[in-house]
Amino acid sequence: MNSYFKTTTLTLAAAALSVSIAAGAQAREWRGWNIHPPGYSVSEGMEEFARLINEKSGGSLESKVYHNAVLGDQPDAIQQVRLGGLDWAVFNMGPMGEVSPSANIVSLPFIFKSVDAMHGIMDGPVGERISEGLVEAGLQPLGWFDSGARSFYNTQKPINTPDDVKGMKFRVMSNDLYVNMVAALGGNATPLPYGEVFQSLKLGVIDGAENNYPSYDSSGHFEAAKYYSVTEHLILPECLCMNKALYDNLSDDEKKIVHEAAEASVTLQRKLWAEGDEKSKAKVLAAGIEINEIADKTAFQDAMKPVYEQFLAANPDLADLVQATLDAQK
Ligand code: GTR
Repeated sequence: MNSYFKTTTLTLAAAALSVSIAAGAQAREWRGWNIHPPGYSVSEGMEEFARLINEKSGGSLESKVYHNAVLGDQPDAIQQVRLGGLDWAVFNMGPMGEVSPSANIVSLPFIFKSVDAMHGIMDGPVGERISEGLVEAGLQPLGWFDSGARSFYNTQKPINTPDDVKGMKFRVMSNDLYVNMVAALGGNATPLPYGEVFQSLKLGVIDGAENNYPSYDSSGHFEAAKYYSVTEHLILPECLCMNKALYDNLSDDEKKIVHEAAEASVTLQRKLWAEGDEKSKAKVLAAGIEINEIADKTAFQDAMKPVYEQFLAANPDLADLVQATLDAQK
């Protein structure tokens, strides 16, 4: 080998090494937290986000989804994404109320008349204020996933009126508003991690919980609690979001990639959500679940008055936002 060739080869090898080190250093894996199992609409949406980030950046950004809450329970994961211990996630807006008071607007029972109304509100000025609150809490929202409407289910009997809830013990997500909500119906609420609900139902530690059809199905809760009563008391969006500092440090091109990936993943998730909602309902019905519709929910809605009053007394600065949410649906 002549010396020119040798030097050139060495130089090229060194250059290749430094490029790969640079690329390696840049492409720190972004860890995405997910509570759901693979195949769930949220999981598929997140996989799409990660795939597009990796593909569109040509590998200079790298992202991976960790399913089944293996990186921790939801309230902890929210803190982790705020602090940067985790990079991104899809969070239900329920437990987000604990880190950002304005996020709690969506957790006021029956505040949205329908999923469409919720979308309209989240895409408008109220959604903008909620996003700003999340940004202040260290979370950069990138899009809103669907999670339909939540209803109560239990191990004992159909719930038709608030009276039926009296004395029953329900698991709720981590948020005082939900404890107040169940108390206003005469029941007891206990916040528990999602992963502990099945066992708690089986052991009789709780009588019931509340969720949408796809989660009732995929968590197996339907096997433990066969009475599903369509109260639809909460219509909660879910937030595809990332650590704010991580987002702020991205270049404009990288931010563009992130937003395009988020948009595509939201479109996919909402489509899969609609399909999955139907499929899960059919599946639990076929499994022998008893579903009771509640034609007139007025008694449940009226019972929520003290929940609203308590919330507004504690958050007077959010009164205009609550009013704007209600007015926008008149
Ligand atoms: C699901 C939601 C999860 C989690 C869960 C729960 O519908 O998608 O993020 O919040 O409910 O009840 O804890």
